[in-house]
Amino acid sequence: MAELKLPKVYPITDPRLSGLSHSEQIGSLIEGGASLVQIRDKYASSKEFFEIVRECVEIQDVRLIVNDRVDIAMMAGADGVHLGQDDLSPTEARKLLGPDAIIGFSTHTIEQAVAALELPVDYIAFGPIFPTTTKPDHDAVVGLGTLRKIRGRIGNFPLVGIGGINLENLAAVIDAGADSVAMISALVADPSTIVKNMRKALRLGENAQNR
Ligand code: TZP
Ligand code: MG
Repeated sequence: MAELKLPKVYPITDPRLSGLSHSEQIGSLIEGGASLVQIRDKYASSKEFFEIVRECVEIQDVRLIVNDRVDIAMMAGADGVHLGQDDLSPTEARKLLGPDAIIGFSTHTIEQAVAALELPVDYIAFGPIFPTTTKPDHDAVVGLGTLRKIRGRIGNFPLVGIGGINLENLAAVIDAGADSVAMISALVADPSTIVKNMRKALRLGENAQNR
């Protein structure tokens, strides 16, 4: 497990929000400078999601992380998987995916974030930092103060902020200690501005003061 260097912006696809297919969103995100994208679909059947991921792994010049589904990531040959607290555990996922896969893990409390350091994960995501309507069943909003505390507890471990992050607040999330900001609605909700928003987010992220 080599140390993962995260890009400042970590876009996640959402076909319902954007009205575009996953591959169309990924194409625009890459045009805007994305080098790592998570493919997330809470509505597709297993069969559909597998076909979608299989199509998207053919896209060049981007690392593709599959939300939730270790089986689909493995079968489709994706670069990694992003797991929630109730998904297959990172330990089991690592056994299946091997040492080179990227495994990300969602955390929602300081305790979960610190405990994740003992797991075979490449990065942790922490959130929701701000309120969001994109994930209706999300955990309690954690805020920038808790993010900053987590950074104080985890050394240089790769940390992604998620939830309600937009072009106005992303620099503050990086200032508070995130290496990267995961964004859905602020990047892909309007299909006509994905490229422009991705470019702008990366510029803001790269200029932000990291700790
Ligand atoms: N996990 C915690 S908040 C969230 C997920 C998947 C949704 C983030 O979406 P948005 O639109 O960037 O707030
Ligand atoms: Mg999940």
